[in-house]
Amino acid sequence: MATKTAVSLTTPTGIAYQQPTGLFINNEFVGGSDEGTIDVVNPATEKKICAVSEARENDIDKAVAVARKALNGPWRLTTPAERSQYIYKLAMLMEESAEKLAAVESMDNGKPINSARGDIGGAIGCLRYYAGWADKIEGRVIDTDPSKLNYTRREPIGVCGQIIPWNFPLMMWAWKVGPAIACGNTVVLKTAEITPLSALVAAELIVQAGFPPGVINIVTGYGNIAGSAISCHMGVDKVAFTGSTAVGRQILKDAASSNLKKVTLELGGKSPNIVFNDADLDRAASWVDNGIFSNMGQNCCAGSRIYVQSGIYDAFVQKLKEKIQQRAIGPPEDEKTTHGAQVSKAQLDRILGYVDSGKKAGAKIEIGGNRVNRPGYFMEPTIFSEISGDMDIVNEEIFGPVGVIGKFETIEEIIETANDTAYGLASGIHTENLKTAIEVSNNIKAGTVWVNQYNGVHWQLPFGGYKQSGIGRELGEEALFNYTQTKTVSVNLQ
Ligand code: TXE
Repeated sequence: MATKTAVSLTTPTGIAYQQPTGLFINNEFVGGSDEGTIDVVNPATEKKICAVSEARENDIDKAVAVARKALNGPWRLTTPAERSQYIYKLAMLMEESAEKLAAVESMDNGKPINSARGDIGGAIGCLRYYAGWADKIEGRVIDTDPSKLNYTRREPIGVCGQIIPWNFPLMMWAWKVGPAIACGNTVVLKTAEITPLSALVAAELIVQAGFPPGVINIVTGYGNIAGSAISCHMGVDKVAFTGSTAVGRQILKDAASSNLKKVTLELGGKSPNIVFNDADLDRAASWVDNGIFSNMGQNCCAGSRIYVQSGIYDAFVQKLKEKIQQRAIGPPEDEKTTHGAQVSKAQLDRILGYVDSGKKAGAKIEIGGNRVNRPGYFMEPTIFSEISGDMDIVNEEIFGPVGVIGKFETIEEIIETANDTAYGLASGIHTENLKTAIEVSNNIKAGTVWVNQYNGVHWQLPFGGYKQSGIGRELGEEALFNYTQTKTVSVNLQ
């Protein structure tokens, strides 16, 4: 009997739909070769939603083989303008299914339905942006002497393995697939094992958009099996990864010890969010609240280290607490909810472990600190004060709604404190003084600096990490350089 590759589900918002559950290989949903499955749980209810196929090494081999066949076959013959049209069509189909995709994302991940709608909009915008790039990828003519014609071609890298996390499942899907496909590569993308559902719904749209079989393959599976099979694969030319720094390190090793595939990494962070005496207190408190608690703190650029200049410290803490108290914790499907569930029990336990460690280290809980007393993996927005630089809660990525707040006096001091981290993904500065904003921006070692705002990620703007927060840049034109390689052709005209 063939493995079932779809189930009938109804989202908590009341949308009945067919959820694909198979591996999407060569434009078809198929069962895993070992018929293993992974249970998918709704983190807001702790109840099983369905089970999806588990990809093993064999399945990754199959997906890589069809991706290679497509690369050397129909996809190679596709014009840039046709590639652009496929991506536009995919974006249009996603837009038509946006409400369903948002509801599925919210059910699978635990995020409020309104945040999920924002994510789906972000995924669509990102795809449209890269659809626009597909026919604008150009080489150069370089004069060296009159008897030579030298030019560069920007060619696709080949079969791209892409491994994504669970915090923004469909948005990460679009960040990875969009630029890779625009540049003429083919893709084997692995979802996070705990949030596979929206990626599979979107996979159905790949067929409807008319992509040739094998161009985009979507697999669900565990990191140490399917993920590792991708990063170690001799037939994968490039791997793009978003996730923990520990796994990023492993992926670099896998690439080095297999075929030296190209690697881009988008990893963790412990980003500083700095408020100066002259900041607009109310607005700064809103951005700081958004910076750490958006997506329940499960955000690689979360502004998790909050530093406030001494002149406004007490007033700011008070204001921030008022903002936090306005957060509506509740069922993700409720339109009024602004704070949903953490993604899994494992993540909730990890967060509670950090809260415990903060208390033991002597930090003071200003607000929150507890699991919410209701079914589901809900955690109170939490702020620690009275911190010191040697505490784990100050140095390690908690990836939950737990921020630390400290006081500073001078610009020199805060630049040093802000940079006193192994990470360098993002940062925020709140001041009305342009000179302060520019001086601090220029001196912070981070891939993004937000001034008088936070979390302003946009598909047109390059995004990625300094130091141990990553290698390479996603989004914007820069992402295209991760998905093309330059060939120099030099013709002797004599
Ligand atoms: O991440 P993993 P986890 C950080 C965050 C979080 C911590 C742990 O601090 O608390 O990581 O989360 C796949 N070879 N971030 O355990 O394991 C895995 O299947 C290849 C930050 O969920 O890094 C999933 O698809 N792949 C982050 C993806 O890697 C492997 C987002 C991410 O999972 C693999 C998520 C392996 N050996 C977590 N092991 C961000 N930067 O946004 C796992 N994977």
